[in-house]
Amino acid sequence: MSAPDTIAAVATPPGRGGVGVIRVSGGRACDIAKKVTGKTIQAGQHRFSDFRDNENNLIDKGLCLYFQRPHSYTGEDVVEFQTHGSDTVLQMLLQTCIFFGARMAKPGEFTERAFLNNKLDLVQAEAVADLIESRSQQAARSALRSLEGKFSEQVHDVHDEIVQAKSLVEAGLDFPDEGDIQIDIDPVKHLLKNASIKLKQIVKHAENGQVLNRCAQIVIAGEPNVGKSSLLNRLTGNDTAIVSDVAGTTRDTIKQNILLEGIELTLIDTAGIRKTDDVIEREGVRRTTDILQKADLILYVTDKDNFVASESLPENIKTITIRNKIDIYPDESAQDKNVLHLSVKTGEGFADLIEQIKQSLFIDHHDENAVTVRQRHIDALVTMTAIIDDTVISIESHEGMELAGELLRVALLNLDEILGKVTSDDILGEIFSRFCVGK
Ligand SMILES: Nc1nc2c(ncn2[C@@H]2O[C@H](COP(=O)(O)OP(=O)(O)OP(=O)(O)O)[C@@H](O)[C@H]2O)c(=O)[nH]1
Ligand SMILES: [Mg+2]
Repeated sequence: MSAPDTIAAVATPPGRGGVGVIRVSGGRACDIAKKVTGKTIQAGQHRFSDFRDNENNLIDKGLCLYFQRPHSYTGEDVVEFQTHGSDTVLQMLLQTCIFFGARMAKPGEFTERAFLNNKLDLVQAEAVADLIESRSQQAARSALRSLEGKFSEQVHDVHDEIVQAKSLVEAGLDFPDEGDIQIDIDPVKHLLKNASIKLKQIVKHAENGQVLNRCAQIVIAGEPNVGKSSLLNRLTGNDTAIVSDVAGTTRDTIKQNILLEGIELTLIDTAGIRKTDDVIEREGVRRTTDILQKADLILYVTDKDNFVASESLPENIKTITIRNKIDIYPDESAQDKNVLHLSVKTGEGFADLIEQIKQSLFIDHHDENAVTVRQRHIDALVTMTAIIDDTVISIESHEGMELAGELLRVALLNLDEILGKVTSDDILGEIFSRFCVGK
């Protein structure tokens, strides 16, 4: 196989800043550094130097760092140029690196090389993207746990147990003619039951991590004039939406992100649901109906006049029903435990609302083991758990050692796929194309 070519990209975000970084990776990185700086640079060294183009014009002065393979992010020789954070300077320097033999890196190509050089497994590589994109501290921590290999470690651990169980099963199958050789099924069962428990725990931590990263959508819906926009404004702490006593004030969906206990959520205010001849309002109601289907949580707002007529809500989505305006409509009716009584105006009942939102959305928002993984990982783990449980049943029924062996083989394939040991080029391409250039 021919050695991969040398790639280069601006590693810092576009725009002006204190520092800009060009990253170069591959066999020619050192040579390019020498041509740009006019100096030889040693491994692990950083040198302050002139950066010059191929016609010897000064582009900028800055630091040049050299990470010798395999002790670099990609596992190849990597050189980084730190310049002043100007797009123009960075583009001139990048063009120079290309002139001296690099080519433009594709999105995620540095991380892809790190993966191909076994610096990271696939879960860790994807965690890099999640860490870059994380918009809350908890999401960043969860991505970092994956990047540090916590999820991969747990998957490896289960992998080892299944390998052991499989070899015990296969040892029995190797002596089919010796009828008196019995497989001791207890250790196999023990290993598999353990694996199943661990898998369920991994799925739980992964689901918790997902909540942190997904930016759950909370849709505020209800009939006109019940106080939906007022509720949005109170939750966001500013006057995002127009509030008035005219029914049908909000005609569009209004989105705003908030941080709740360090977790980012999207709040969406909607047009009040009612039958109307107004074309614009009707479009608003149609949008409300659409967005309700995609909600992670619905805050269904009512007041005394519009008390719980929720037939237009999707049934399968968690909903908190709120009876607003208790400051003017004191609660003369018996308190319905399923309805949260609130006054957006006075703030009464807000602490309860926040608590209910947290409970409804965050499976366990203090999970110190939450890890960030993709839905396909969770799906694969859930499938695996079912396979392992089926294997235990087939072993207990004493009928299917061959079947058990086959099931375990499939389970291991699933695990390998999660860790990226067997992954098609298409999937890899898809994964890394979602990264930014320079990472
Ligand atoms: N007294 C009282 N008035 C409230 C409360 N919440 C909202 N209001 C008033 O109710 C009226 C309607 O409020 P909005 O927030 O515009 O209601 P909405 O549900 O967004 O209405 P549409 O956009 O028309 O669907 C406004 O006059 C608010 O000031 C509350 O808790 N108490
Ligand atoms: Mg409104």
